[in-house]
Amino acid sequence: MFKSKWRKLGMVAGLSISLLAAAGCGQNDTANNGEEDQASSTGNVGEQVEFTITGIEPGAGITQATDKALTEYENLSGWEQQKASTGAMLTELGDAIDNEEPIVVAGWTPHYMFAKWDLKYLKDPKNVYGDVEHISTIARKGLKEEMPEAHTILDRFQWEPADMEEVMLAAQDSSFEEAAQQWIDKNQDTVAKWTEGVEPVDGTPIELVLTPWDTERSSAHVVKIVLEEQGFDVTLTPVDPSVMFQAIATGDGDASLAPWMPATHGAFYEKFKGEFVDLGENLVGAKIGLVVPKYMDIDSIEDLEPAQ
Ligand code: PBE
Repeated sequence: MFKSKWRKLGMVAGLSISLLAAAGCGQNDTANNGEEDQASSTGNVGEQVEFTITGIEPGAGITQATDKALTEYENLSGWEQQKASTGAMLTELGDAIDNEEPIVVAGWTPHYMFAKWDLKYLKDPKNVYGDVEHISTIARKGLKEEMPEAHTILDRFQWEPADMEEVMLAAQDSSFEEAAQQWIDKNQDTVAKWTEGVEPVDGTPIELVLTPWDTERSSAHVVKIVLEEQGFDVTLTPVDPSVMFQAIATGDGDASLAPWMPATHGAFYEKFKGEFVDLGENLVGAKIGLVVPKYMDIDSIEDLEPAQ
C-alpha cells in the first residue's frame, strides 16, 4: 500500500499530494497499465521502495552483509534493511512481482526464487557480498578419532547445486525427509562412494548442526539418512549461523554442513577459527546478494539513489 503510493508519486513527480488526491490518482490501479510500465522502468527506485531493502532473519549472514552494504555504499545513505524472515521476504517479493512493482531483496542461490520468478543480482562493485560462495563441512575437534566412520562420510560428502535444488524443490510438495530419501534412491552410486569401505556402527549418536534455511535442510537430511543407513542415531539441530560455529567449537554439536564461505559466514568463521576442523567444500557455486525483478531498469547497487 505504501509502496504503491510511492510508485505513483514517482510517476507523477512534481505534482503535489493534494493535487494527486484531487485528481483521484491511485483510485484505480488497473486503468493505469501504461503508466505502471513506465513506473517500473523509470523514476526514483529509492522512493518507490521507501529506501528499504527487504531482508530476512536478523541472524543470517546475508543480513550482516546487507548492514555492511548500507554503510559502505554512500548512495545507500538513509536506506534501511527490513529484517523479518525468509518467508516474509518471499511473500513480499511475490506480491511485488504480481503487481509489477519495484522491490529490492536480500537473495541467494541455490533457491527456487530464481526458478519461480525472473530475477537478477544487482552488481556489487564494492564486493560486499563476495563472489562465488562454497558451502563447507566443519567438525568438532576429536571427531576424527572418536567417530572415524562418521568423519569419513562427512569428509567425502559433496554434491552440486543442481542436486541441492532438486531436494529443495521436491521438499516443497512433500517433506525434507521424503525429498532426501528420493534423491538418495536416485543417486545410489554417489552415496556408495561416500560410504565405500566404512564399517557400520551400532546406534552411535551424532548431532549435526544446521542453519534454518532450505539449502541446509536439504544437505542435512541427505547426510542424516546416509549416516542412519550406516547405523548412526542422528539428531539435526537448527540454529543461527553464529551459534552453529560456537556449537562445533565447544563440541556441543559434532559437525555441520552449513557454513557459507568465504563471505556469508566469514566473520563467524574467523571468530572461531582454530576451534573446529574444516573438512573442505561440500558444494561449490552458491551466491548471495541484492536481488531485483528483471523488469526493474537498474543493474548495480550503485544505481540506487540516496534518501536525502
Ligand atoms: N542464507 C542461506 C544463509 C545461509 C544459507 C544465504 C540465507 C545466510 O546466513 O545468509
